[in-house]
Amino acid sequence: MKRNLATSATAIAALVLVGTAVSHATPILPYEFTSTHTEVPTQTGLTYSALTRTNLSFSTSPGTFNSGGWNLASEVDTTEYVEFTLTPETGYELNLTQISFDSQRSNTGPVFGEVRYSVDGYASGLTYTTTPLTEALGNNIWDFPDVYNATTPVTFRFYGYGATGSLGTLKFDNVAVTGEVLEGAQIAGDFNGDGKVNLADYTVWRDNLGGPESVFPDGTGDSSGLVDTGDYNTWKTSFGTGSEAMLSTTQAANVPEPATVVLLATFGLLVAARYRFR
Ligand SMILES: [Ca+2]
Ligand SMILES: [Ca+2]
Ligand SMILES: [Ca+2]
Ligand SMILES: [Ca+2]
Repeated sequence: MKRNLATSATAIAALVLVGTAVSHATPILPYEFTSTHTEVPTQTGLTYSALTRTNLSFSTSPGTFNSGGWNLASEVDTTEYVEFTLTPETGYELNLTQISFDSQRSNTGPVFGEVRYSVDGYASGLTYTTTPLTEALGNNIWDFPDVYNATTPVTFRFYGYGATGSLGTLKFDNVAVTGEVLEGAQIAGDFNGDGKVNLADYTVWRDNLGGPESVFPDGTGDSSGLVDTGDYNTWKTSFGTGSEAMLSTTQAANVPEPATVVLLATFGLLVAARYRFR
């Protein structure tokens, strides 16, 4: 999403209204596989990937996500997993607290399972014993170290090992991350509220220099009350932040310096004043 609002005060005012819209949270939805194994939840502000297999094979089992080809070793093989990714959309953040899911092995499927997440590089997780074929799907809960205000994708991976036969399978269902999608989260320096800190925000700053800081979305300036060099410094510090980081070496070298801008702006005000009082 790219907005061109270089100089239009009306556009800026409209964006400020959007940026200060009521911030609210909605719960993250579960993968239920009511119809197909490729089914994903849909929700404003959050993109759910489908579950995918790496070095595993599809195995049919309506209403669940079932896979074969699990290893027979006694330890996790980190190159073999089922995974899914939650991606917060621009202007949204994720809070995550735990994951709950049902699992079931076939009679020769993996005896052990693990679930890990990308937050710590798949270093830690929950190890569980899978439910035998003769029982119903068993529920597992990993209460992981919480994640707050994530603006980048978070991936969960399921591993299985200790299969007793090469045809064994392991299925998942009701995969539910407990957490919420937060709307209206703002990034410092994102003066136009589009989720990125780039030259467009500089333009907003320049065009409002000396005016009230309330033209910026809440929390994006330095809270001094006026659009001033403090806000410029905030912007410069977080330049390149956001879902589409735009900082390149060339751009970094070309970040405008405030002294020049203040001079230009002052000149602009003088011209305007002269015009007004003529
Ligand atoms: Ca299901
Ligand atoms: Ca937790
Ligand atoms: Ca921006
Ligand atoms: Ca300020």
